[in-house]
Amino acid sequence: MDKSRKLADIAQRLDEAALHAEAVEQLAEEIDIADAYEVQKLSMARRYARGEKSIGIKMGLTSRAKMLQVGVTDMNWGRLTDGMIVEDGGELTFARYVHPRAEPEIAFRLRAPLEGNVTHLEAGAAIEGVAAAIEILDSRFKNFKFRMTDVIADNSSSSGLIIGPWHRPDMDFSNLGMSLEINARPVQLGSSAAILGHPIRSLAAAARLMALRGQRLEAGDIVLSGAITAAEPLRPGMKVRVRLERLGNCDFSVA
Ligand code: OOG
Ligand code: MG
Repeated sequence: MDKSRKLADIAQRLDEAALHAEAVEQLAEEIDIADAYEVQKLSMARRYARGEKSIGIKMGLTSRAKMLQVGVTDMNWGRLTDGMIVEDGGELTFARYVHPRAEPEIAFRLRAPLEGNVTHLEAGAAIEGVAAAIEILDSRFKNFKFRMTDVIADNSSSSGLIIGPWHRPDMDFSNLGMSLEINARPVQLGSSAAILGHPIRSLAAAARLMALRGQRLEAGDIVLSGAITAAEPLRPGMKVRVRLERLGNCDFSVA
């Protein structure tokens, strides 16, 4: 089988796994990082063709806690669409996922494009809004097990996001206290400093890593920073809330 056919095949397999909430085996194919991003692009193109719109990207593996949880130690990124948005205070339908997890993040909204090697000052200047956020992960691989190339091909496990009220970025968000609560009980505590020492580094890394694949961030794009702590598995009936110092709360429940 030629390579482009092989990558399109994997993309279809992963897209259908997400669409039908049915886990698949880890990739048996040996592919490199560039191929894995190509699979991600092809698989997400299938979603755009069904009417979903791009809203930005999510960063993955930007904290030590996350690297330890999934055993992958290099940053990666995935694409976010409007179909992934769960309203703040809203409900997530458990049956639409394989084995969903929730994790605490920070969201940025951009006022200007950001491309390539940017300084932290340039990254900061491109931010229009900052907010507390929750990412919903749902690996399409059985047992949530993957290698770096698998998870990139699988859109970095991305499957949902909840964003709290937007704030102007005129504050120091380098070390904000955070708690993740399930049914009003704190289950994870941390600080925004867990994200590469300062969440802005994640935004700069996003621009840099995307440029390697010929992509850039656009004005209006949302960027998820990567999680502050490990993710928590979801069960029906749970109410999940993230509280971030100065940025406030966001929450959802699992139906
Ligand atoms: C991979 C995605 C990692 C993060 O915030 O670090 C990620 C996974 O854990 O399934 O989204
Ligand atoms: Mg995440």
